[in-house]
Amino acid sequence: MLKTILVLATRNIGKTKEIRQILQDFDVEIKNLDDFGPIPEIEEDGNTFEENAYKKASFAARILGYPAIADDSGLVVEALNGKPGVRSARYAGNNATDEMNLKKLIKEMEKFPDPNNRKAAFECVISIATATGAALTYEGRCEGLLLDEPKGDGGFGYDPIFFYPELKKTFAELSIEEKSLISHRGMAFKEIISEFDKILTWIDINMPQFEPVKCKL
Ligand code: ITT
Repeated sequence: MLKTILVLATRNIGKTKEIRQILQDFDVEIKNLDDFGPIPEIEEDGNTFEENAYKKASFAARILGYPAIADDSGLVVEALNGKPGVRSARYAGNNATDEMNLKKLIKEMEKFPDPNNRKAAFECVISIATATGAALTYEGRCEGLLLDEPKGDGGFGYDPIFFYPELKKTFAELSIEEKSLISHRGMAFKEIISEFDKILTWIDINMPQFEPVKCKL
């Protein structure tokens, strides 16, 4: 039987590694956006993780014709009234690197040395969309504390300052497997995995059927 193709609608290498690892034992063929050649950039101008996740997944599914899975995620810091939030990837500017965003957050948090003011949560919304525009949505969240300097060399983004009290480690000190057991992305995928068979059936039902058209040019 042919495997269902699922396109990972992300350009983020860290996310791609985690999602590929989480889905490695499932009977699907995972493709990247790069497998299809140049594709227009998707503008992430939504006000919520959900809007952006749907935009990324439905856009990829519509232009490629395959079901697509997109993650929109970010860090929500209590003392900064929820910032960087949906702007996590662009906190230090539109072309900011992970290092620039991390540096900016460390600087901003210097105003809040009190441990009670260092609460933060990673949030994640996963959208699975087909070319019809139909979509399924899953969410995950993980709470922690922000350190004042980076620790660990794993992970990506804000992982080196995101301290997870239960394990007494930052996310950058965990392996991908350890991180996925507790992370915002891991939590969203826990639900996806628990109903993966149903999702595959839903994808089959929702894929548009293209009939060959006979015509003269
Ligand atoms: P795509 O849109 O192509 O998926 P992106 O990096 O632009 O990639 P988002 O808009 O969802 O993705 O922004 C996510 C940002 O939030 C990411 O760049 C990190 O700065 C941060 N982030 C999300 N999940 C994270 C994680 O598990 N560890 C560390 N930082 C994370």
